[in-house]
Amino acid sequence: MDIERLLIGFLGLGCAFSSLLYSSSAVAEQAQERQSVRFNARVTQYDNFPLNTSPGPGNGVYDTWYYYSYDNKPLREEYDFNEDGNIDKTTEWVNIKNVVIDTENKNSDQKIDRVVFDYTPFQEQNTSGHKYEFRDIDLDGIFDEFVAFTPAEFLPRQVHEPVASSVEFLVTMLEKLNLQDEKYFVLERTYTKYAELQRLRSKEEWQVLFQKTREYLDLPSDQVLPVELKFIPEEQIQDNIETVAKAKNLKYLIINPRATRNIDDWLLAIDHEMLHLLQGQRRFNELKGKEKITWDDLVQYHLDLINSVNRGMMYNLFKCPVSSSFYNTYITFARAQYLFDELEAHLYSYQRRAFYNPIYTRDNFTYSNKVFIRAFHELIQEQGLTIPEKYIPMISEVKKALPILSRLPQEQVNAVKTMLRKTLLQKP
Ligand SMILES: [Ca+2]
Ligand SMILES: [Ca+2]
Ligand SMILES: [Ca+2]
Ligand SMILES: [Zn+2]
Repeated sequence: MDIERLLIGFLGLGCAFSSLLYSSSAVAEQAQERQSVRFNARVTQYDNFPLNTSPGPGNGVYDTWYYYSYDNKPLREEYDFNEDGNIDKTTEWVNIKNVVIDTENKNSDQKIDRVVFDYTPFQEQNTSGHKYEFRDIDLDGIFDEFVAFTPAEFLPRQVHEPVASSVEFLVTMLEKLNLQDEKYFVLERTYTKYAELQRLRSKEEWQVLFQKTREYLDLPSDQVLPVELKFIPEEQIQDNIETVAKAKNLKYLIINPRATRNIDDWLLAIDHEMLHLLQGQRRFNELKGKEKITWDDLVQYHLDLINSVNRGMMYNLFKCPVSSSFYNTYITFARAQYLFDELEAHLYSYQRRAFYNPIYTRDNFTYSNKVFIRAFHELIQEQGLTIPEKYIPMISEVKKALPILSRLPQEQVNAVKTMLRKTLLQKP
């Protein structure tokens, strides 16, 4: 074990502790929550470096970022030790593939020179586990050394491969190095949760499938964001053959049991629609301020309106926790930000495909999704909408993808735009 890892282990403890104390003013300067570019995560940034400063580590520049799911499970750590803006070390929990992937860049050239695939944290009984490490010793962008750590032995090999960090790369390398048992181990770990979801899907065990899907995609559980699963009414199925799922009224996820049997499409649809529900809750938290209301209060108020439930004048005057002005502000914001919400959902649900697909897809975007992203982006520009602050990171990611998106045929983009304009006009 090298010193650096040990050090990071210590820092990790320190960070977890200070994140508990985050709201107290003593550590507020060192840790700060900021908007995450990962929609399913919260991120807290820390000032941990340089180490030997007084009164305590840090120089006022953030250098460490911890991402947590809304259920407080760790998702990712990023470190910029020398504060040059390039991340020097990352740790990512890829829950659906049962692996933690560490990357390290020792010379700040934006190229990874050490990758570790660690299966230990996900092994149920066994404490001694499987780990695979690639090293680029001379930092030329080519891996030179490989070591497989297995419960029984330690298998060092010389390699000569361009740097990569995907599970697909690991599988290819184990095959090339003729480490068949290790390859099967990795494949088994990669596919096991995916296969479980596939099995639940074919058995039509929708509730369990949905719960497991949320868990494996690191989406919030019912404790954080209550979601009720409903089936699309039989008479509407014909008009919605392609629809897998649809978020509705801040609380429901309507699913179409006749839609695809492909678990990939299921994951994509759930990820996308859950993001819409998360956007609703995120908006509530932004607008809430000092109001003493909860997310459940707002959802109830909304559902009462939709279902014309009247709880009586006394309730409305004295007991209803939600004021109509708060509700109206909420709805106004939701409508005004509709295009941004949709663009964000398309961008992130597709960007995440590489994360949950068992085999890494080089081109994360599907064709129709590229068309949608460009159509939404063009509509936002044509309408001259001011970009709300929280969407700025998302828009800049869309801009990065524009070279790929610009190759699409304009007629198709225009067709989608025409359709979207109609939808927008329909909104009351
Ligand atoms: Ca610092
Ligand atoms: Ca750096
Ligand atoms: Ca090398
Ligand atoms: Zn959507």
